[in-house]
Amino acid sequence: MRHGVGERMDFLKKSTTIMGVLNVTPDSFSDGGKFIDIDHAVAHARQMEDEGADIIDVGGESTRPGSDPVREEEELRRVIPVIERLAHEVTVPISIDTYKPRVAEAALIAGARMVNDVSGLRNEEMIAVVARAHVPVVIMHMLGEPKSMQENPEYRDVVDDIKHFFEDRIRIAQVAGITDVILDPGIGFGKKLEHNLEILRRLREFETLGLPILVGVSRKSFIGALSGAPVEERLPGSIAAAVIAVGNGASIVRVHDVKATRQALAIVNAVYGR
Ligand code: HH2
Repeated sequence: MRHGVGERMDFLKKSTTIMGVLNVTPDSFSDGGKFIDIDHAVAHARQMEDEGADIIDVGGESTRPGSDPVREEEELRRVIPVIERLAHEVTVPISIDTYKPRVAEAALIAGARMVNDVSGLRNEEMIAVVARAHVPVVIMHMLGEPKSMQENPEYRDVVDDIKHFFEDRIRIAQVAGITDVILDPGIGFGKKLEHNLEILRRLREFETLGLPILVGVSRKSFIGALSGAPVEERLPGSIAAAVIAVGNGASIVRVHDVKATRQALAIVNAVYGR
């Protein structure tokens, strides 16, 4: 376990931590509509746990490029009953994937133990919710908003710019008393193909910030752009990208395909002696 990592982040293992994706949405880019029914969602989470997921990340709003925001009531209606069930039916921690403070707060009450904020703690109320609950938080970098983020995103230097964003957010989190922070450069969130590749290539540069790094590459469109594969055929590219991310310092990967990723990472971690 890394220095500076508190006991609330005891799900972080010596080898790589796998965060399994549970999208309770009708429109997620790769699995929209598959787990909208509570029983299906719970069964899928249990399966991911059996396959080796260390965290289950529950989301009720698609943030794919071009997506429209979902109303808070609707997001609550989708995720809360699922989290309430999962709190009793899985043993691994549940993370809530939301940028809405009220959804995060309700999810924590329902049994979630971590907040995955794709807007990167840019909302004061969200900072207060996380600080009050004393839970780990993922600060993800996103340039702009899902609706428009892929309209010609520009950086001076993509890694340096994201690092500056993180430094700023870490300071604000510290002032608020938030101690357990995980950083995520946000692959595909306001990034062109070359930005995504450069982030993966230079991922180690984020290590100077001294915090665990999470990366989500699973099935994303840069894999389609490089291979021509439709979303349901992107497992090989997803595995390659996860292996590169872990080889370059990621300690958590967010994936849809837990079993296959677990096998691939067993090799990586064995080779590197972890
Ligand atoms: N990617 C997605 C959603 N949440 N959270 C973090 N921390 N990092 C990511 O890379 C990330 C994320 C998008 O993937 P998915 O949930 O499968 O799709 P959708 O947003 O369409 O539901």
